[in-house]
Amino acid sequence: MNAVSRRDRLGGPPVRPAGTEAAVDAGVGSRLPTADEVATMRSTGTLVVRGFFSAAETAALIAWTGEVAAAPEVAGGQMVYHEDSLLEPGRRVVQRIEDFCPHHPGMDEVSRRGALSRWLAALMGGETVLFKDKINFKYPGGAGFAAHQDQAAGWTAYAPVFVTALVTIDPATISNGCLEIAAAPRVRGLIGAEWTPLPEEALGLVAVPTEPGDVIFFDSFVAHASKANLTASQRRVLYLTYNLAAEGDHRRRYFEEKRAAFPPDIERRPGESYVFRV
Ligand SMILES: O=C(O)CCC(=O)C(=O)O
Repeated sequence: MNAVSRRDRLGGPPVRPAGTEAAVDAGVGSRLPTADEVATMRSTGTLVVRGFFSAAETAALIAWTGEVAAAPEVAGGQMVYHEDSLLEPGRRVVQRIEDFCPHHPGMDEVSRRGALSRWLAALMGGETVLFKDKINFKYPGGAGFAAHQDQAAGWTAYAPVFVTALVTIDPATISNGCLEIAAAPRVRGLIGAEWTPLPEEALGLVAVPTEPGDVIFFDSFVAHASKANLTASQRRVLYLTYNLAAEGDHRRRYFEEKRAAFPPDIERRPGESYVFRV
């Protein structure tokens, strides 16, 4: 690792500027990132911000995540993908929902405006646009994710680099499959082939447990993985990905191309097989 300690990079307690202690219910995200936080992001590609959202904001995000999950599954709507439960053979559970912002004004507001946008502009060094909105549900029995860099999923066709804000909805623990991040120095390119998982052994993955309202920012070259959830509690996270506005707004084209190549379950053609790669 470089000069930034693992504790700083992977998140100590929330850092509030002096004199703001009275603002008990203000999330850390209500201020701007400190110079140290921007430097940590620049030097490692990762920044963990504990308590980013206030208790009230977090409660709203939890309720909205439930609303997105409960919305009817319709062709042409938000993109719902299921997986086989690892705990109950034969049972299908929702793995993730993508492209929900156009259908949920509250989620759209949080994803495109407000604290996340202000932080992303500071961390990326310019105004940003939302590239992709996704909720990873990881219900009991939900599978883990093999090690990969997000950029390896064909994203270079859209922009040279992205930053994802992983917003924690339920406690994410070592036992229910929290995010694990490579503890290597910052990488600025692909370290494997596109669409191919990385061998985990060499990556030095570090588990980063988080609480509801915490945010992990990480760029699209940070290798990461997570384990299956074999516990009885769900582990939902918002996975919101951004690129610099100067590099174009690719969200619609990305989802149109994804819908065609890897359609949500309700739009799949019978008899055709679709394989999730990274
Ligand atoms: O939700 C997780 O555990 C990790 C998700 C992930 O790596 C991804 O969606 O690319």
